[in-house]
Amino acid sequence: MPKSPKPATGRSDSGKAKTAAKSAARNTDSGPAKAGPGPAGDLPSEKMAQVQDLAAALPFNSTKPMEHGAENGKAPPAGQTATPASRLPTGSTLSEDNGSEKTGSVAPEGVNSTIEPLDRVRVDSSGQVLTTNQGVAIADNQNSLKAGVRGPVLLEDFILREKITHFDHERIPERIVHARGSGAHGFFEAYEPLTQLTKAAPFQEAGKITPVFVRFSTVQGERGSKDTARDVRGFAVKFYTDEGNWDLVGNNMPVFFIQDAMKFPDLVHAVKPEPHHQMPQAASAHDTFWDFVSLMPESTHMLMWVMSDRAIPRSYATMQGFGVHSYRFVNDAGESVFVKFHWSPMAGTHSLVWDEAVKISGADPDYHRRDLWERIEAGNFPEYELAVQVFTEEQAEQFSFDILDATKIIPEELVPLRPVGRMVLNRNPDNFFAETEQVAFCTAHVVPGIDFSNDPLLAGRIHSYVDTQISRLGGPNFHEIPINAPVVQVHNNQRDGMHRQAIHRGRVSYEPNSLAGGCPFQAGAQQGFVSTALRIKDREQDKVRAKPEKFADHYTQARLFFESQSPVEQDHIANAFRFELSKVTVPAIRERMVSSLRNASEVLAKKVADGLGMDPMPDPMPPALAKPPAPEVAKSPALSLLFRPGDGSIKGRKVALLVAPGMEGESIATVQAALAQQGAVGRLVGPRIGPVKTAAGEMLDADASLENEPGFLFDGLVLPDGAEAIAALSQDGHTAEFIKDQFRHCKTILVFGEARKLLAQAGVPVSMDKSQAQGGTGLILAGTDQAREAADAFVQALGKHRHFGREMDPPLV
Ligand code: HDE
Repeated sequence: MPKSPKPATGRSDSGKAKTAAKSAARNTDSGPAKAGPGPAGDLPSEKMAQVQDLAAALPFNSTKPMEHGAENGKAPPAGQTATPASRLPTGSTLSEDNGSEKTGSVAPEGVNSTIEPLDRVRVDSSGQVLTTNQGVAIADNQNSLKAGVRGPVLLEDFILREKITHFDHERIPERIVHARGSGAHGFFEAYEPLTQLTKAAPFQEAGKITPVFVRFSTVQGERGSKDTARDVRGFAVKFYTDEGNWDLVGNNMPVFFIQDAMKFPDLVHAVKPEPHHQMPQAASAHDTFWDFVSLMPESTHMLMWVMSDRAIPRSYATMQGFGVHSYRFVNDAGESVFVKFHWSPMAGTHSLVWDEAVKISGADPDYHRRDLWERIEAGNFPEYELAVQVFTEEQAEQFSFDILDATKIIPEELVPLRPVGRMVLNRNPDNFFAETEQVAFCTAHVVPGIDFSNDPLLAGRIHSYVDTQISRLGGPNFHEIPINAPVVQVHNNQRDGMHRQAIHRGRVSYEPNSLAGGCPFQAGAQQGFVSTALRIKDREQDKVRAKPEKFADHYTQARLFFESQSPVEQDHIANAFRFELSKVTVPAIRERMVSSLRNASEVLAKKVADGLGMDPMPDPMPPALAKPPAPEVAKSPALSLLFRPGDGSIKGRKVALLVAPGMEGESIATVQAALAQQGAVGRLVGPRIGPVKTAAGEMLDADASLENEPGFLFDGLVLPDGAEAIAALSQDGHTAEFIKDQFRHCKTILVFGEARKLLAQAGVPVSMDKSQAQGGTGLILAGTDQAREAADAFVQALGKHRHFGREMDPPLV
């Protein structure tokens, strides 16, 4: 530490004055009436003199007048500061440079060390002995301390008690919504500077890299619930920018159920397991949800999305993400435009089918978590493009809908998407709890260049997220948990609270101050966050609890969504409504929902009513707005999942190659190699795991079994030739189920030689007219001598994801 300089003031140097200065400087509870006689050649009196000089350098609060008036409000000044003569006057203590292995040295000047890279908290125990939390080596981790080998356990066993007590407190409250989630680290890379639009740090230069942490989640279920529930998926991104953290807390659907935060607790109470018996878990198919939404017609648009296949994504890597609300971009000149954020997966948008999702939830509740983890471990990094829809206030006023209404999209055909960068998820967390569970996203976390709109749902969220972290993470210092700390310096006068990590140097924790030379000082408009100065147009209005008129159009965009879907997607939406409403026990609720759906689409309502045995249909529900304005766009192809098929790559896909003794091995090996080359995983699945001898006497090793990895867990299937193997597989009832599921879920199936007998046994038709007409069945029959061509055809068909031409309702097999 820089020692204080020798006394340099022109104050009195007499012996008496020196003694007085020395003794005055040794008190912490009173001081002289005037500036003391000056330093007396020792540190306490030097510090006292420098404190006096520092405080005197700020004789009044020079920025006070600038706290007033609208103009100053838009451009606040930087705070006033004074530079101390040395580090002496701002320190907490004169003893700070008595360092040790524990204290280290003095706080480096102007640095908050708690923001150092996560390495500072990573722990690796290689070659280390077990210790208690106090670092005491544990000699015996097998036995508690007893009075004699058969005697009672002693209270004195502090090792046992520490271990059990910590264990007892391992759980923290789970998130009230989005409890079930999975996370990954990665980076965002900007394509081009967006300086004209925004001063937000990630968008300032082409190629600029910003670290991110992303957490995907379901909404309804508890922390241990299944991944493949029909549900909205959270898509929350924390950007660790060089101007602080920006959290873009979005979903995989661009709209929401409600328009005002006031209704959020009602919505969540309605969808969660019913309070009397806590059923059903992670499912909206029950009375209270449909009771609520059928009385809230503004939810119709969102219902279309959650009844569509968007609600059962194949993978987190194959779903879109949306910021939902209109936000603002703000540039250096303080000019702002509206912006909506869209993430689109490079691998294309692909979903499951409902029967498959239900079965997966039993066999592998961690299906999405596992997929994300495995993709990253295998180097198939999930990648998304970020695009923005940018529009002005004037444009917004012309739209037939209100851009503050979170139940509305802005069709891409009306405001095109502008790609601005890409995000790559390339690192799995080291520890689920420390990172994925403790990460705290907050819509209130914005940086200069990003600002809010007046969306009333967003306003509620700005409050809610910080508030929820306080109870979930045990206090107001959750920002210091390593995963939440920004990569930039944090300096303010907040102190104390549960689990405080930072050790602040000095005695000043207020502003303005002179005793720390004014530091930390307010940044001012140049560097700091300034809320966009917006004209409050409605200020002549009364204070009200009401919605803008355009919010009352509840059906136009629900219709837009439904009518923009492919026939298969429309069928799936109708089937999902049928399924969910069939689970409702009160007919009046079902009828109410169908009466509401009639306002969105008669075709859909009729299909749903038919599926529910509802004849005649109830009358359409009286709409809140009789004559909504004509929409700008009547069909938006971009709303179909088929609009973003991706690049046809099969990276990260899983294929089952069935194996059994006596099989023809070469053809299977050829397909397995072709899959590996494309970044897909071909797994050998046998009647049991373990060695399998091929007809040629080669040994293969099945690493999965028909029992432990059922057919619906795979994206495709290959059946081997070989009479003995086919006989063995046909003896196992799992094989037929395996094939049936693959067929029913429209997956790609490659059948070598005589294995077509297994198809017949499973009741699978080899050719289907409907399917041929829609581009093929995805069923490839080949001789083992054509293995190479068959493998190519298989890889290509797998890239199409599914072959819906095969789908029947009800299913044929
Ligand atoms: Fe959330 N939401 N939400 N939400 N939300 C939470 O915050 C809330 C809404 C979203 O992976 C909670 O940390 C209110 C819309 C995601 O950790 C809580 C309202 C959208 C996540 C909360 C909404 C979201 C949350 C629970 C209506 C899409 C998980 C735990 C006004 C744009 C983030 C937590 C993660 C989590 C409140 C509506 C997305 C309680 C009050 C709309 C992705 O604060």
